[in-house]
Amino acid sequence: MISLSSQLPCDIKRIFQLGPPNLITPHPFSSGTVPIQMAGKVISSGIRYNTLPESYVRPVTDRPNLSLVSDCNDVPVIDFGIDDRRLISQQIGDACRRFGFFQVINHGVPDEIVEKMQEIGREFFQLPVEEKMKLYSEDPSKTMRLSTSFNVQKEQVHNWRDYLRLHCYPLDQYTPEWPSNPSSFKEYVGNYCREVRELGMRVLEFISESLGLEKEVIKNILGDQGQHMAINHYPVCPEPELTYGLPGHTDPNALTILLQDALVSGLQVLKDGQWLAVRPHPNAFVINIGDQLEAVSNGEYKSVWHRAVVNSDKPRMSIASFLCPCNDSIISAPQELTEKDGSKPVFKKFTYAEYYKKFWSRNLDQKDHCLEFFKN
Ligand SMILES: O=C(O)CCC(=O)C(=O)O
Repeated sequence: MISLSSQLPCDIKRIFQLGPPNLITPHPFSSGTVPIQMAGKVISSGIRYNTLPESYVRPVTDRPNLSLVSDCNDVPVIDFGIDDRRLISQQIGDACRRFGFFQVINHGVPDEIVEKMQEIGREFFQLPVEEKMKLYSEDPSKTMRLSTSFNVQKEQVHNWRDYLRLHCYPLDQYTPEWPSNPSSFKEYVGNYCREVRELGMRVLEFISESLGLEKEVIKNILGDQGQHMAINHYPVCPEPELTYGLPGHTDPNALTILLQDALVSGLQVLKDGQWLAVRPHPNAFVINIGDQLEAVSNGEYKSVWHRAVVNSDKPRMSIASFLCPCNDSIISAPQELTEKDGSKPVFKKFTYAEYYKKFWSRNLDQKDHCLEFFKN
């Protein structure tokens, strides 16, 4: 039974107090026995909202303006199946300069592994809320946690997202702490992580070559890279115009490999001051440049601003894999780039650990960019 308490989070109070009785209905996936204080922490909780709780409502000046967003029709789609390294790295270079992201097809990750990853991600979010809440934490330093929004301890307005965040490298170290429900979780997610890491390493080699460097140079700067994953679940939202799944941000890591929901759109990127929708492309991954590659490329490649919007029809899932420099690797652009055409180092040298700490001490939607703190 859902038990009401005087300690209810305020948005839940609001709908109980102000709404007609049918504003909340038990969700089919909920067994209905979790205390509402806990259930109310996540939005995949079994509570159905007919209006958007106040703590998710963005100020009028900071809303997605969905009617003004057009489709990005010229997203670069790069075919990794062709036998021409020079062409691939040239296309990647163009995409990184013009967009900061691209999609890859014929990427070598077997379809079956991708499908099983998606299936298990969905199954996880369909578990009863009390099962999921065993993994809940608001502490960003935890290496495995279910959480919600972005940084609930810091932010003023929440985001319409729950997520399961996992550290994935080395696999032997982290899989023991991963969920064992659903029972195939560790196997399916482990297989996916291995394949995606391999793809990420190939992409980094191409990026290195696209900057005129030897293929190993960027990987060597980033060191023995960590790998994290966010399985993002965006439930149906009662008022998608008023909030975000994730507000505009850049990724703090080096490279992100995003598996979009094949059927439900939601990813948007900022290009020339305009938000553009990136529709899912069959069997493709979206690859985006993160803050560390912007620094390593001496600012030549931009870490792309992107956001996730939500909708009132269907839940959406996206699976982001993040390649992150080794904590103590020194992030700095190689001389070939800092001295190219009389340029100078744009950024100070810093360790990834310093950067990551700064990133998580802030809100995701703070207007001054985290990289600004590391500029010369
Ligand atoms: O859901 C998406 O499409 C974007 C996810 C994302 O930006 C993230 O996890 O950082």
